[in-house]
This record gives sequence, C-alpha cells and structure tokens, in this order.
Amino acid sequence: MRGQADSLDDIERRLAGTGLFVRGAFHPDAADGVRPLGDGRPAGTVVLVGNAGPAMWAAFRRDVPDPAGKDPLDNWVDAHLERAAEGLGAEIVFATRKPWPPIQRWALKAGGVHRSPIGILIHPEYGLWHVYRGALLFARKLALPSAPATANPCESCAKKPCLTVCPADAFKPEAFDMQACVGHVESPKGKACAAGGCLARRACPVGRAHAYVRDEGAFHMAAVVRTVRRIELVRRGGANPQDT
Ligand code: B12
Ligand code: SF4
Ligand code: SF4
Repeated sequence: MRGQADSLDDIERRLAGTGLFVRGAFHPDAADGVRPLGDGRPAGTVVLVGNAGPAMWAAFRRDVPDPAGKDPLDNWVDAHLERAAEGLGAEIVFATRKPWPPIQRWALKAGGVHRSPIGILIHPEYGLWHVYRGALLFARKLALPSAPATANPCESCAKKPCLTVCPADAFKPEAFDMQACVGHVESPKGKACAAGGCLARRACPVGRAHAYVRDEGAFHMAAVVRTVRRIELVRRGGANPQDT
C-alpha cells in the first residue's frame, strides 16, 4: 500500500535493519538534472539512500547466506529500496542503473562529503567507505535540516597515500584508468586487490574503523572487473549497455 513520508525520520524507520540509511537530501533546481516524476511534476525533494561501513553487508549476508547468480546484492538492495519507496509515496532513481544519474554531484549538493583526489567522495567519519544506492524522489518539499558543513579531510592529508599505492598506476590526473586497474586485478600480481578490495581505498587514513570486511571487498572488486569487461564489450558493440 502506498504511504507518505512526512520527514526524513519516516524514511529512516522504513530502512531500519537493512544497513541502508539516508545519506543526505536537497530541494532540486533545474540545474541538478533530476528527472520529472511519472506524472510530469518536478521532484520537490531528493533523498539519497546508501550505506557506509560493513553494516549493510552484514544484513545482506544474514538474508542471503550464499550469494549466487547475477547481481545478488543489487537485487537485494533494489527490493528494499522499492519496498521503501512504495511505502513512502516516492519514486526511485537507482545509482547504478542506466542512464547513470549524477549521484555524486547530488551528494555534494546535499553536503557533508567532498571530492577526494581519486574521484570517490570522502566523508569525514566514513572516509571512502560509503556509497549511494539510489535517490528517492518526492513531489513535496520535505522539511530538511541545513546541509552539514564539514572540512575536507583531503586538504589536511599531506602524504595522500591514495594516490601512490596503486600498483597499476590507475589514478591518472585526467581520469581513472579502468583498463589498467582490472588488468592488474586479474593478473597474478593483483591478488591483494582481488581478495581484499582496492588498495588505494584501504590506504586512506580517514574512516578506517568503517572499512569493508575482506569478503565484501572481494565481492565488490569482482563486480568492478565484471562491469569494466561489460563496458568494453558494449564499446565493441557486443552487449546491451543496460547490462553495465
Ligand atoms: C561507471 C562507474 C564505475 C566504472 C568507471 C568509473 C570511471 N570511469 O571513473 C568502474 C566500474 C571502473 C567503477 C569503479 C569504481 N567505482 Co564506480 N561508478 C560508476 C557509476 C555507475 C557511473 C559513473 C558515471 O559515469 N556517472 C555519470 C556522471 C553523469 O556522473 P557525475 O557525478 O557527474 O561524474 C562522474 C565523473 O565525471 C567523475 N568526476 C567528476 N568530477 C571529478 C573530479 C575528479 C578529480 C575525478 C577523479 C572524477 C570526477 O566522477 C563521477 C563518477 O565517475 C557511478 C554511479 C553514478 N551514478 O555516478 C559509480 C560510483 C562513482 N562508483 C563508486 C565506487 C565506490 C567505485 C569503486 C570504489 C568500487 C569498488 N568496488 O572498489 C571503484 C573505484 C573507481 C574510482 N577510483 O573511481 C561509487 C562512489 C561512491 C562515493 N563515495 O563517491 C559510485 C557513486 C556508485 C555508488 N553506488 O555509490 N565505477
Ligand atoms: S588518503 Fe588523504 S588525500 Fe587520499 S582520500 Fe584519504 S584523506 Fe583524501
Ligand atoms: S583495485 Fe588495485 S589496481 Fe585497481 S585502482 Fe585499486 S589499487 Fe589500483
């Protein structure tokens, strides 16, 4: 049954127990590129939902002890988001479904996070250990707390180890070299990345207490490799871009 959210607390209650939580919210304007609602009205409020640290992984593994098949985590997350949206009277934009929404730009607008030199947004508490799963679009303007004003931890990080530990030198000044990254991860020398996740992410001193557990790191790394290989296939004209 469709319900209605009156506040961010209502949304948090819907997500309780999943490890997913409200990652920020804003009232969009035309420049944000938020799609209109199904009935043509503009969205009045965008609420970002995501996860940080290993809590969502623990909830997923409780529900799905032996993940198998295509995209089991995405399927589990999407089902929770769909149920939440239905109960809250919202529509969803999924972070990793095409067309890819500019979810990082939306997160920067919502506040409390900053662009790190390796492209991933950094959070003062969670470091690089947080992501966005989707955005709930509401027709109404929900009352929102003012955006958190936080300092960018990268500005006071003198050594910037995230930029120097990658064995494949994948963080080029112009862009992330995904072929160099997955080429290394799939090679015999790439076992550390493949088994525990990106070394650059692990090298960051901020938010280490929230680092993903090893099997979660390996799971996401395998997903990155699959995604990059699919992107390459699409570029060569051999796969449906929706699959990436
Ligand atoms: C395609 C994709 C990938 C591809 C290619 C990425 C690439 N070429 O950079 C692959 C599979 C390689 C990949 C890998 C990873 N990804 Co990725 N990826 C995406 C996805 C689905 C689309 C990106 C995109 O093109 N968006 C469309 C445009 C319109 O978005 P945009 O916000 O305007 O800007 C993008 C670029 O312009 C760029 N950018 C803009 N300004 C700047 C400035 C600087 C300095 C840099 C370096 C980049 C940069 O960053 C944005 C994302 O690439 C996004 C989700 C999303 N919807 O954005 C996740 C996303 C960016 N990825 C994410 C993550 C966590 C990762 C990994 C760490 C995963 C892992 N398991 O280890 C790695 C790390 C790669 C890295 N260092 O960037 C998270 C980042 C969360 C955060 N805290 O910021 C996102 C947001 C997904 C999520 N669920 O939250 N990813
Ligand atoms: S290692 Fe330093 S510069 Fe790199 S993301 Fe972490 S805080 Fe920012
Ligand atoms: S996964 Fe490994 S090869 Fe890829 S960017 Fe991270 S450290 Fe570099």
